[in-house]
Parts: sequence; structure tokens; C-alpha cells
Amino acid sequence: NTQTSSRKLDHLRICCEHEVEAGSAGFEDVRLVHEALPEQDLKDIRLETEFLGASLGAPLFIAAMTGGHPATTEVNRRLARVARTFGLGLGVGSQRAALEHPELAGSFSVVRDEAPNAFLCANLGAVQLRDHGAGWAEQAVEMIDADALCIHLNFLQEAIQPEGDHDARGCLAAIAELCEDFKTPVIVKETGAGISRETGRLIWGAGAAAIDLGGAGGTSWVAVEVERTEDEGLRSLGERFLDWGIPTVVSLGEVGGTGPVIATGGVRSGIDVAKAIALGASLGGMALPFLRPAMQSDDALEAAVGTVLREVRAAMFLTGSGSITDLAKARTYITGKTRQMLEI
Ligand code: FMN
Repeated sequence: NTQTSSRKLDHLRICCEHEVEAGSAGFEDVRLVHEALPEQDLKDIRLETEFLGASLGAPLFIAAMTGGHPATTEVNRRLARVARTFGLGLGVGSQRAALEHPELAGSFSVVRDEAPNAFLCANLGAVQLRDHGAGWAEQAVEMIDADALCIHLNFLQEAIQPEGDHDARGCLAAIAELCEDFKTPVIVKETGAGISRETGRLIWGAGAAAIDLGGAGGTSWVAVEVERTEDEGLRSLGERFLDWGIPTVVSLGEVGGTGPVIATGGVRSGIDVAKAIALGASLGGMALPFLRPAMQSDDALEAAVGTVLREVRAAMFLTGSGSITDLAKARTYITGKTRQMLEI
């Protein structure tokens, strides 16, 4: 409905103009071990990596944000261009609005027009998958000729919304049924509350190809809803849950290395990307840090992504990692609250 579409625009505006981050992802408690004799040339370091059979230029993923309103087409166009320039993976935002209103499909399909060879991920909520079936999943993939399909989980956000989907039953079965004979790899993705070890087992058991653990400590959908609402009840319930969820680094401790994992949620620099990989992620993903530059210009976005990749390269240089395979073996020190949580 048009409500889904205008809500998308509201979200972008709020994420650009207000403080929507809450808690800590835990990266400040992680330090990569410095190697004082790296014995390599910084310019020869190889950032290339593989993910779900695709070759990527760097282990950075641009996480799902937008589409679904005509005004978002330009943002997706710029995200796709930068993904093409650097060989990055890119996810589009939830395609629900375009599945309900096919005339909105162009705001998503623009990514394939701009980046014919990029690794692109379609996006659909687990609730929509359960309620509308694999037909919607198929259409979402076709709309952008996707290489993978993200099924997102957002029950924290649903729980605090009076009109949210409060019945979570049947989503796991719907995912398992989809994975059984879907030709495109399925990525199960949280959106800011993290994936536990137990939920990770359920997701692998259902046949998912990858997990995007979407941990706490970055963009908070609770913060967005609190900002958006005039309902006092929602506001006070939301404020209680601002800090809810498994921080990204802790979630990495729970599911990192159990399969292909994307770490999103509060990844804020190339050093964070490098830390995530050393902690068992295949890719580090960022959404919010690229939103503002993507709303500005191609140049602003290219500069933002370029900075992150230079930081990844420098972190690899200083840990003596010549490749992403080496970086995955780099040693880390973990301190503070993050360490305490990891020991539980
Ligand atoms: N995740 C989804 O799976 N589907 C969405 O439609 C979606 N929309 C988003 C819109 C905005 C403006 C932002 C900032 C994030 C959105 N996300 C969505 C979540 C991100 O993909 C990501 O998991 C989350 O924001 C954590 O990363 P960050 O802290 O770097 O922003």
C-alpha cells in the first residue's frame, strides 16, 4: 500500500536528520594485534574475496536500505554505481511496497540497470514470506535479477509497534520451505538485534546459505519508531527497548565462523570491517554511514566508500595480512563488557 511506500521515505528522512543509533556494537572492546614487522607492501595487499560463489572486490557489503518510493530511485542508483566501481555486494531495502504496487519496481530494478555484474541481494520480510509464499520471493529476486535473497527478521520493531506483526509463528517453517527448492541462495538477516547461537542453528537447519547477523549497536529501528511516533505508549515502550539485542561483536562470537556470515550493525570504519573478519565474518556490512553521502552525490558516496577501503587495507598491512584469508586468521584482544558477554 502507499502507506508502506511513504513510511520508507519517513525512515530515510529520520535516519538522515536524527540520532538513530543506540547502544554499542562492541568494536571498541576489540583490538587487532599489531605486527611491527609486517614484511609486505601495502599496495600489494589483496582485498578481493569470495562470497556465495561470487567474486567481490572487497569484503564490504552495502546493507539493505531503500527503494519503494519514486524519490528513493536516485539513492539506489548511486549505491549501485559505487557497488559497481568497487566490486561490492549491495542489498536493496524491503521490496514489499513494490510487490504490492508493481509501479514502484523501478526504484529497485535501477540497481541492476546500473550494476549489471554486481552481487545484488533482494529483500523481503519473513512475515511477508510466510503470508504471501514463495511467489513473492520469486518476484523479489526477478525484480532486480538478484544473486541472493535476504529474508529479514525484525520482531523487536514489530513488538513495540501497536500495529506491528505480533504473531511470529510459522516464519521458520516458511524459510525452511523456501530454502528447499529455491534456486537463489537465501540469506537470513536480522535488522539490529543480533542472532544468537541457538537461532543460528535454526537458520542453518532451515537450509539458509548465509546469515547477516544485524547486531545491536548501530541503527536502531526502535529509535526510528520512537522518533516517528506521536503515540505516548509506543514511545515509552520503545525507550525501554532502545538497548535491547545482542551487540554485533557478541553475535559474531555466537555465530561467526559457523557458515558464511555478514556482520552488520554499528560497523563504522574499515577497522571495524577488519575486526569483524578476524572474528569470523565473511563480510562487514554498513548501512547508515552510506545513507547521507548516497543522498548527496556520487562523489560523496565514492569518497565515503574509498575511505573505508583504505582503512581496511591499512589494518591488513599492520596485522601482516596480505589477503582476506590471512585477515581471517589475525589475532584480536577482547576486553570489557564484550569479553564478559562472550564468556557467558
Ligand atoms: N534492513 C532490511 O533488511 N530491510 C530494509 O528494508 C532495511 N531498511 C533500512 C533503511 C535504512 C534507512 C537503514 C539505515 C537501515 C535499513 N535496514 C534494512 C537495516 C540495515 O540493512 C542494517 O542491517 C542495519 O541498519 C544495521 O547496519 P548499520 O548500523 O550500519 O546501519
